[in-house]
This record gives sequence, structure tokens and C-alpha cells, in this order.
Amino acid sequence: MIDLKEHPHRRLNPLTGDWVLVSPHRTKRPWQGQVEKVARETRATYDPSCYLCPGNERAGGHKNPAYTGTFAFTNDFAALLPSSPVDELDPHPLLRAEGVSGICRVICFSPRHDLTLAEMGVEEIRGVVDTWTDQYSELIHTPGIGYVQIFENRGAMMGCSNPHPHCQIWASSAVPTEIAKEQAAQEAYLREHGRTLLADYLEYEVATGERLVCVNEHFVALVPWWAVWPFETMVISRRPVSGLDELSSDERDGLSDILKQLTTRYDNLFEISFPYSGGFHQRPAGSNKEAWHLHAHYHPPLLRSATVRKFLVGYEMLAMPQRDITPEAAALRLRELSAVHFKSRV
Ligand code: H2U
Ligand code: ZN
Repeated sequence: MIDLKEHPHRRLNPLTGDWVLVSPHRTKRPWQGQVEKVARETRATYDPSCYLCPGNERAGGHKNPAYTGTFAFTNDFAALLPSSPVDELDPHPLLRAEGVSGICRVICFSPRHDLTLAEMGVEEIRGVVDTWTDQYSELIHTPGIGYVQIFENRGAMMGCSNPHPHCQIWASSAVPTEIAKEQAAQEAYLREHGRTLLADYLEYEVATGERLVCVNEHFVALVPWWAVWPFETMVISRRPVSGLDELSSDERDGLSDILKQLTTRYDNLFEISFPYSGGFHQRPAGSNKEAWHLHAHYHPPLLRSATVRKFLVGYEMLAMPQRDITPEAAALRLRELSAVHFKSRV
């Protein structure tokens, strides 16, 4: 019998069909890297050289308005363009190409240059949730758009170009690879069980509690059974809605609260502004509303300290992802952290 705390094993991600190798025995090996204290960064509330601060000029000469809440604009260096051709070009059966058109936007979460989601109030986060919802609702019904990806790169380690709190939206004609995998799995699950895959998964996780990080009436944050990144989490709506546009006002409050709780715990883990890439997965245009279950994924790279990160290289690049610390151990650590942000403690 395998012991999940002792024996190397692999776990299946039912949303994608991908496996992850778990090597719990390796966490017992001695760690000789030093655990350094990182100096606290202090930032001004306004930075005259920031291209996201209110009133400042961006690349290409656009000037930001004196915004007071959230602010959305078209990315000046958009990866997708609205009217580019979407036809196919296949010079050989093995060499296929397809044009992809789309819309790329940037959303500032706050006029304050020095804040992060973790340090914003729940009411301000609610403003961000409302903007995400408005953007999704508009873009998912835009002709030619197949999928709307909302994502945030937080911290320089994740390639974030600017500390001003912001996220990106890429709305594309094509449905991206990860979404296509999750769509196929969720549709197959609904056909077989008559419920969403994540409703059944959530029911099990809430009953056992082992991988939960924090919960409220409307949302659950947990380290998924199949987590690849050391402190990877998912935020899942308790009610099986297919997108942000189907959340009630109370549920939007619940989402704001769970994001505040989760990002605060993340920051408290190493007492830094915790880097991650995270974002929402929700129904593509014209897809089955019954099958899709709204959720967010958070993929933080840090492993042991503010600077020791996990790389997906070597075996991971050539064979499959691997982790040492178990998802259960990661969830326990996050769950036991304070829900009060370290910067606001006296
Ligand atoms: P990231 O920090 O996740 O890279 O997002 C910042 C985005 O802002 C990035 O996609 C855009 C970049 O193209 N940007 C502008 O649209 N205008 C600017 O003046 C600078 C950066
Ligand atoms: Zn700024």
C-alpha cells in the first residue's frame, strides 16, 4: 500500500489529464542553502515614472486619466490584434498555422502605486472583482472572441514589469490549450455524472479538510490534490457557476474576501509581497454553461524562502512535473498562517 506521506507516487489532475510526480521522502534531505532575511520594500503611493499611475504618460503617448478606482486600457504592446486574419495556412499536414485575433487590455487595481491585492481593503478588491466581471461580460460576447483570459503576474520573479497593482486580459479568437483540456474534461464529467467536476471535487475536499487553506460562505481556497508548484492553490466557487458574470452580488463579496484572505496568507508565508501568476478559468464563448465551473489558479514559484524558488526544468521539462513537499503539507502551512497581513501588525 502506498503511503502518500512517504512513498514516491504520481497524482492525476482530472481537469487536464496531466500527472505530477510527488516525492515526499525528499523533504527529509538536509537543506544547506541559507534562509536570508529580505529587506522590506517601501514604495511611494505615487511614482512619477510609473506608466500605470494616474495622470502619467504611457508608451505611445497615451495619458492615464486621474482615475480613483480601477482603470482599464488597451495594451499598448498587445500580443493579439482585433482585425488580424484568422484563416488557416497549412503548407504540409505536419506544419499547421491558424491566425489568431483578439483584444489585450491592462487593468490597474488601484491608483495607489504601493498597494497589492493583499494590502487593499475587501471593498477595494470588490471594485476589482466588478471590473473583471464587466470586462469578461463585454469581451465574451464580442464577435470573434472565443475565450477571455484574466491573469496577474505578481512580482519581478514572475516577469511582472511594474509593481503598480495590475493585471492583464487577453481575449482571443482561439480557445487556449489549457482551457480546451479543462473544457473536454468538464464536459465528459457532466455527461457521465450530471454534475460539474469541481462540484464533486469540492464536496470531497470540504468534507476531509486536509487541503483547505481558507473558506467563506461562497468560495473555497485550497491546495489541489494535483498541485505542481509548492504553494499552488485554487479558488473555487461553492455554487457551480460558469463565469464571473453569473455571480450574485453576495458571491462577488465572497470572492473579494477569499482573495484578501489568500493573498494575505501568501504574503505572511515569507513576510514578503509573495510573487505568483494567477488568474481565472471560466466558460469560453458558446460553450456549455452546465459543464463549466468558475475557478482561479494561483501558481507561486517560491519554495523555501523569499528567494529560493522552484524551477520546472530537467525532469520537468523532459518528462513530467515533480514536487517534494506534499500538497497536504503545503495546505497545512498556509492554513496555519495569520489572516492579518504582516505589514499591518503592530
Ligand atoms: P505585466 O506587468 O504583466 O507585464 O503587464 C504590463 C503590461 O502593460 C504589458 O503587457 C503593457 C505591457 O505591454 N504596457 C502598456 O500597455 N503601456 C505602457 O506604457 C507600458 C506597458
Ligand atoms: Zn504607479
